[in-house]
Amino acid sequence: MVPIKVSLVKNILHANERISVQNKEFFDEKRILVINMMSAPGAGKTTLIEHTIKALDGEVNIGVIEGDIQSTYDAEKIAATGAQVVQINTGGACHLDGNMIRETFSQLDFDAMDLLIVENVGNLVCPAEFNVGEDFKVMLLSVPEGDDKPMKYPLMFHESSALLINKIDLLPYVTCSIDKIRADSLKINPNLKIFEISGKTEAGLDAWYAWLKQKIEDKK
Ligand SMILES: Nc1nc2c(ncn2[C@@H]2O[C@H](COP(=O)(O)OP(=O)(O)O)[C@@H](O)[C@H]2O)c(=O)[nH]1
Ligand SMILES: [Mg+2]
Ligand SMILES: [Zn+2]
Repeated sequence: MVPIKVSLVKNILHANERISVQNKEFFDEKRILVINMMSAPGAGKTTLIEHTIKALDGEVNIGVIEGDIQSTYDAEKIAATGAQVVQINTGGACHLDGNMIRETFSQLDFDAMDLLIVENVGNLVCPAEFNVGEDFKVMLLSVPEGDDKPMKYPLMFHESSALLINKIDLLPYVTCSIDKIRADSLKINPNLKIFEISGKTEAGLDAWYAWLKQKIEDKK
């Protein structure tokens, strides 16, 4: 007898894709640029989002969806900036999916929104496999994580449109070659836009803001 093979992972991805396409249509209709921000835990996503909200205040209306396995710490930090925010607790799941994003539709006011930033669960692996309805995936890699990460976790580098190399203020204290990160990332994804930034000193952030503003403009 020929065994029947059930491809569970494939089915899950297909189901997610259907919902994510619907989410994308919803955001396109409202002309909201959606960024899916991914990284390992602690690379600096929330800090970067806080800076971005403050820097673009008065120019760009930003909403945030915070994804975490548990807790509302990040959402509280974002709420303190005055931006609209919803916390998704995945209750164990290590990535966000399209359905979770759809659940927030009744809780956010999208009418005045120009940019929606989705902070994914901290994880360098499966968030890259699940679209949520975004225009772009962007990822952070902080220099203490080491310069071998592009070759160890290539999918996220492959799927991202922009790579923010964060915590460059720590370069004097860690063994990490920015040149190697750049070279290996571009081997995986020649179109990757790379920024070198620090969420502590705010070095390099102007280039990130300019990139983001251009993408928002393009979506209008
Ligand atoms: N030295 C340094 N620390 C940073 C930088 N960006 C963020 N951090 C710190 O790194 C920790 C994790 O940052 P967070 O934004 O919460 O990371 P997330 O888990 O990716 O959201 C916090 O203690 C931040 O203050 C940076 O550029 N340089
Ligand atoms: Mg965070
Ligand atoms: Zn996962």
